Amino acid sequence: MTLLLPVLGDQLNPALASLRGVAREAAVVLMAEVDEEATYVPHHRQKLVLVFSAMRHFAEELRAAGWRVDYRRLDAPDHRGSLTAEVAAAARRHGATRIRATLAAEHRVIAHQGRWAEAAGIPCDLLEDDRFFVAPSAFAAWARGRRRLRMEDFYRWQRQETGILMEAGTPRGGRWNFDRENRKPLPAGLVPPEPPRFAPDAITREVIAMVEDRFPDHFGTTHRFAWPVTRRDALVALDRFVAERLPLFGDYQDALSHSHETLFHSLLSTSINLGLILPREAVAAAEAALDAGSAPVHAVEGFIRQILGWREYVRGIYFAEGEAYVRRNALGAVRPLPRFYWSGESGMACLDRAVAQTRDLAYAHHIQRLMVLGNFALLAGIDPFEVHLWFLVVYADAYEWVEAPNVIGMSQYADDGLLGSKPYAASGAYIDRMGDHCRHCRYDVKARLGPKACPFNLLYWDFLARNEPRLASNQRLWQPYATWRRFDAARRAAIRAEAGRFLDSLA
Ligand code: FAD
Ligand code: DLZ
Ligand code: SF4
Repeated sequence: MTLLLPVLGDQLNPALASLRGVAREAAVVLMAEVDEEATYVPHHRQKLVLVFSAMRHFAEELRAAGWRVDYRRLDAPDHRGSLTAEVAAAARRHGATRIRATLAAEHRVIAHQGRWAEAAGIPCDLLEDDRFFVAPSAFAAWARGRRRLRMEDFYRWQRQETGILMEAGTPRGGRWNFDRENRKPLPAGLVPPEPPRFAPDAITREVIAMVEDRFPDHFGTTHRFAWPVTRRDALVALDRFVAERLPLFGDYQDALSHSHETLFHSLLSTSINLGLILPREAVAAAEAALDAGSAPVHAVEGFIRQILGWREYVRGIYFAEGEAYVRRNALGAVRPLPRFYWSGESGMACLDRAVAQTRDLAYAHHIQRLMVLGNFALLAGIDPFEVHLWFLVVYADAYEWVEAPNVIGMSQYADDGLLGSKPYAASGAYIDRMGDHCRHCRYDVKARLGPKACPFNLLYWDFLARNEPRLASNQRLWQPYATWRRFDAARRAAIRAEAGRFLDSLA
């Protein structure tokens, strides 16, 4: 009996469910680079390099650990283009009698896995991916009968279930959530420590050449590629984050900066999403820093909330809502995505900075994604499906299961408030308060009308006015609507006319 063990490109962990407890001598691991996955959207070139290089390194690690690995390269003359075709061919090649795999993270690939048994003509066992804290069925049970599915409720439940950041049944530090302490702008003169860079080795350099050659039209550059591509490097990245940036992570979690690209963020999403490190390892390392007194509770809680809270919660929403979720459009937004999301030539300093960084790093931090790139699209009424596709393309950590709830739900409010209690809509004042972009901009953040008026200001009021029938009853928007109604009629009309002209000029 030979067991075929397909391992997907984001399942790169030796403790993967389908690899556990298997006798190595009777098994073949299959890993396949395939066009189908490389092109279901035209991924940023750095993401392709990251995934293929990490896959090739993981195959080497498995071989070193005694596994037989059949690795199918994208540039092999006989490569087959789809995961299902590769699985069926490998089953024949190795005389496999059974397939065993870990369930994929996304609806699209789960559907492919459902066809593997028939395509290969042998049984196929699909195991739950237990790298996550919460199985989709457990999330569904938690959600059942709840009037609202709020992250904060989910997060407290998970804290109690796991005992993470808990002491004798109560939250460590005396509070569940230190969000209020996580909102400081970066003071002038404070220079965040540079995150470690992992220079491309021979394997990565070979993949860069292949990707440049095969995907010349895909967005993004590769010359600054510095992501961890092995578990060893990802563990170094985790250690360095905990020692150097975690202590101030909480304070500056919401900050923006024109000169510092990554601030105190961890840059761990690529490694966690690929499987190089497990979410519970990142959480344990942060809690250990609290135990050791090397990071304060508001920083550690702020970090753990993102992983045990947000990351697990959005995955639960992704599976609970199903494939139709990405097509939701509660605000009826239909405008096409402006070209400057690709060129970085909008003239808005905050937005152009975020796009340039996205092109060169395949990374922007959470506040750039939410309060600059996402906020602009929300205010301008861009079709949320187009926004979703853009975010799925441009980030090295982008996988639909985590990207779609963040974009469709959190950022674009296209799910009608399922994920967030109010839209993340903000005027230029927010961007000005949290960072220094406005000092480098041709627009004037204090101007609300006229040729120099910050587009975020014009569009903010236009967004509220446009969506008044749907949003005015939201308790959390009471104050902005009261302010809007206090403007005299002439001012309201002028704002709407200028916003209209600005929107009409978008191409
Ligand atoms: P840190 O700020 O250091 O946070 C620590 C970790 O917490 C991250 O590594 C990540 O694993 C987790 N995390 C933080 N926020 C979230 C969140 N909202 N949802 C899920 N996990 C979170 N994250 C992705 O992994 N892939 C995406 O495609 C993605 N798209 C996004 C799109 C939009 C519009 C928004 C608003 C957020 C998106 N996020 C996405 C969430 C978040 O912005 C990134 O996880 C984060 O910026 C990654 O950088 P970091 O590792 O430095 O994070
Ligand atoms: C993201 C990605 C890419 C670009 N290429 C491959 C691939 O060639 N082979 C593979 O097994 N996996 C790849 N992946 C990761 C898958 O897309 C990922 O497993 C699904 O998105 C499920 O999360
Ligand atoms: Fe962005 Fe407006 Fe500030 Fe310019 S003035 S950087 S567009 S918020």
